[in-house]
Amino acid sequence: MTGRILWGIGSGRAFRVHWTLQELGLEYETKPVRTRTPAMDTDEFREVSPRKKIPVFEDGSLKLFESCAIANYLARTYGEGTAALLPSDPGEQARCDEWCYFTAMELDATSLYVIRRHGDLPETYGDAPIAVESAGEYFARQIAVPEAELADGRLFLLGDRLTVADIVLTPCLNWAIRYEQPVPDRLLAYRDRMAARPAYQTAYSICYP
Ligand SMILES: N[C@@H](CCC(=O)N[C@@H](CS)C(=O)NCC(=O)O)C(=O)O
Repeated sequence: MTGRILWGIGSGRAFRVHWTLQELGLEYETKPVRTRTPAMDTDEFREVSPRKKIPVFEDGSLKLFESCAIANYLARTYGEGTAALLPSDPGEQARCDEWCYFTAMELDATSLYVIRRHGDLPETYGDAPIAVESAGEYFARQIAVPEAELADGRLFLLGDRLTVADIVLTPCLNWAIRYEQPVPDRLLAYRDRMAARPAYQTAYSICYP
């Protein structure tokens, strides 16, 4: 018993947390709750997640929502040495936060999630082709931002080592590819580098069984 429980599989947001845990070499229990399935309606899950969202992460008495916050918590609490996942310099830490907020807002919430809500889930969120089209155009503009960051040949968003910023961004690239949104070649190569990591692959097999 580690006291660490991750609720959620089958989604890019849950994958961020699985991947972080695997990079940090931490043991944890997975509760295989998928979004929009009866597993979300059990008393057990409703008690843990009154907002009915995955991922949820429990670490002893601490319970956290929001994939970016969970990944950052894990990196701050357990990351060290080669598995630091966060820069030590405060300015670089701020840069890492900047990428996390950028990805969560500009690529996830206001682009890909709009496409999902109004394209894939019209019965819940309404059929809105104009919103889907405009979110696609917005995504195409915003994805140029991380592409430009990698233009100097760096392997990761913050330079020469993996950080939480990469763990937050990569699932959005997977999502965009699945939704046939334009992902520049440089970011496709970056995504492939991330996907070649053993921790990514272990996390993937747990999150997408
Ligand atoms: N901003 C949240 C988003 C969480 C979220 O929307 N999760 C989806 C699955 S990926 C969910 O639980 N959806 C259920 C619903 O909205 O009813 C995060 O990054 O953790």
